[in-house]
Amino acid sequence: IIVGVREDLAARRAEVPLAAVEERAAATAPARDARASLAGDGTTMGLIAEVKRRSPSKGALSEIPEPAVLAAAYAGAGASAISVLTEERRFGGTLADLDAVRARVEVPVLRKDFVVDPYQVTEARAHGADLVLLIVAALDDALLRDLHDQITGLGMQALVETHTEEEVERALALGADIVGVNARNLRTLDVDLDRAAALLRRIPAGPLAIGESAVAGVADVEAYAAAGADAVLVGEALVTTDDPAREAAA
Ligand code: IGP
Repeated sequence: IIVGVREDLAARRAEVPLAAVEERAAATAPARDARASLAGDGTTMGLIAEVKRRSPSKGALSEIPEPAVLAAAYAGAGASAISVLTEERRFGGTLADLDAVRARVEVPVLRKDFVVDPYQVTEARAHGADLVLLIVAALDDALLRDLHDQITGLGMQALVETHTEEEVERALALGADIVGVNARNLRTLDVDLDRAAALLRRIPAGPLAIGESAVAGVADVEAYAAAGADAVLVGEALVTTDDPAREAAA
């Protein structure tokens, strides 16, 4: 996965030098507080509603509206934040999708990508992201810390994604404010909500805990809530429904 990400990154870097991205980032309105939006008043679950055009497990998610149109429907239904896939090869996303969503909604926006280089963090800010995904499995501790510091230094927040006990420990050692547990195994693409719930139970009070993937309906949200999740990240189930606004509101 990371090889393709690095190739695409090299191509963008050749086209838009870092200095230009930095200039655009500096001229972008300050990041919104995603943690506060996700926590709400503490009595309801937060929802990160995801927009994506395709996925590696399902292929093209056909006949779906434009990301910005979907995002507006989610936000109108009360989503606390919007996740925008910007990865091109597997998810068909672009930074232009991030721009379009940012222009359409007031809620915080997550850049969902395989972030492995500081250039991508600057890009995220330059395109209006408030929250940036960091996948622990893809990063060694030094790079994880550097990217995390850069994200917070730019006024954004990091959603630190984990899949195993060891990764949860690494996220906690980092002092992450927002820790996600992804129920999807990134190698096999299978989902296991019970396993994710067991990992969520290891996250102490303090960081916000997010259940990612495997939500097909309200019962799955309840399972995540019972495991201590403060919010859930839902993609496919919302993207492919006939009525995204109604589904997000539920
Ligand atoms: C959403 P789902 O099963 O609701 O569509 O999953 C989200 O968790 C998933 O898109 C995701 C992801 C990622 C995608 C989680 N972590 C990392 C790309 C990279």
